[in-house]
Amino acid sequence: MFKSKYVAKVYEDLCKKNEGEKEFLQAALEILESLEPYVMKNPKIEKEKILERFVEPERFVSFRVCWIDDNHEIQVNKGYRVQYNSAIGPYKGGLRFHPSVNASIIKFLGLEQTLKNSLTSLPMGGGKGGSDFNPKGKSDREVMAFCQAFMTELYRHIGPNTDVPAGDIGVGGREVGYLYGQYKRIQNESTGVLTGKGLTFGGSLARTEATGYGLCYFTQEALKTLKHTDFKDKTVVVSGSGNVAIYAAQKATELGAKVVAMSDSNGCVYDENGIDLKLVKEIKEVRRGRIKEYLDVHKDAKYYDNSKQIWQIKCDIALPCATQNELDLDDAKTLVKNGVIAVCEGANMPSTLEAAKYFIENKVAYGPAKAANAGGVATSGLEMCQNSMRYSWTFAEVDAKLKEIMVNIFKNTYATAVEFGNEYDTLTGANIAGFKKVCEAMLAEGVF
Ligand code: NDP
Ligand code: 2IT
Repeated sequence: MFKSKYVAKVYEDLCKKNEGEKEFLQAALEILESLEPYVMKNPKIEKEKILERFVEPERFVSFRVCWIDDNHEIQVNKGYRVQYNSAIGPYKGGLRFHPSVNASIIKFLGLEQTLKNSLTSLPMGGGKGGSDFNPKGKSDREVMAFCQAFMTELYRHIGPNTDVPAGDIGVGGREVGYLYGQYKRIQNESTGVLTGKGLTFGGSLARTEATGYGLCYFTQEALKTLKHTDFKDKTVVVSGSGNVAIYAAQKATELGAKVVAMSDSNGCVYDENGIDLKLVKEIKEVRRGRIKEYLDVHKDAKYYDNSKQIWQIKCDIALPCATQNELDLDDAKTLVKNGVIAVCEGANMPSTLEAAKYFIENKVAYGPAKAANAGGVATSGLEMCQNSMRYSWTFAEVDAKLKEIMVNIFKNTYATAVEFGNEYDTLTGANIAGFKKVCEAMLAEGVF
């Protein structure tokens, strides 16, 4: 599987040290495989043990979070923060609240984030955190109690120049507000330590929309370069119906496409007339309900009791925006058989490695997560910038910067893919382009 003995050994040692951490080892394998040609050209990487240092997080904290639910019962959850790599800037990355969260998931996300943040061209290192707390079905008071308890430990590890968390699955505006409030109370300072804040207390316009919009700006550029076309009149499926999915569907629609399907962890909805996004927003953002409720209004739409069914729907463009490993090799084969021309990832590692390779082999315009969904963290970087300046840009200003960043990420990824021999291999392109900067900074900063 590896051509370089050095890279093979790094991966083998990593497997031994992190036994059973499936998602982490999957992300590491994908990255190490695609870095190989670059590593073989640059002997300094082996000599200075850069890969060994790069795959090992600088710091990993795991902590207890105790809080009291509405029945006056004490609840105990696990909390995590990985501070993966600070070579190019303060640790930066989201917090995920989901029952599936464990060390493997946090580490895979942190490793991905390090390369993603490098690709944005902004000075941000990689970090990630979260908890196995499940916000679903909890009252606002319970969510607040949990967030306050979580921050009561996390605050000592973060800071505006140290580590800047944000949202991810299960952490949106409500949670960021509670987390920020607690940080401010403890530290007695109004530094913008989290991003994705509300607009009345330092949040950036367009941060809510940024990941989904950015994904479409990236996809648009990929369609133009690799397929000489655009979103106009294309049929699109978007998995998930959370923050990333909703704004991806919105921008794709604005750019002239018809979004025909969306999903959640219970199932998916197919509406051949085009998804009624206003209704999806009402169900998901206001009611915090299930995608199935879509059929209460649109009785002619179809509901499938299985979220994976979404990949069976014929489409030109697929935007996986739910979660890791939601799209496997069989799904990739179905999409290709049905004529898909672009698959760009809003979620983190939604395609298995086999699925991603299948897209590349079949000349699909494939947008790997760390490049295609970097618009969220890039706009978080713009929020940090506005907070430092004590200033705020208009929606149009932030959106224009976001677009420029996404176009440049595509160009950088594509140019690197071409340099390493295959214009469709954006996986290699994104990994090498992101790694180059981190690697140079690590070499320059000396051993630590
Ligand atoms: P949300 O919590 O807003 O939404 C998550 C969505 O994915 C929900 O519709 C959820 O359904 C669905 N989902 C979760 N798990 C599964 C599953 N196992 N099968 C099917 N659907 C599932 O999160 P976001 O939209 O913020 O995040 C979505 C993805 O995008 C994640 O991979 C995240 O890491 C990534 N991302 C997010 C960024 C951001 O700025 N928010 C930036 C870059 C990437 P249900 O309600 O049923 O759980
Ligand atoms: O995966 C991601 O890039 C995010 N969840 C956003 C991170 C951030 O710091 O805005």
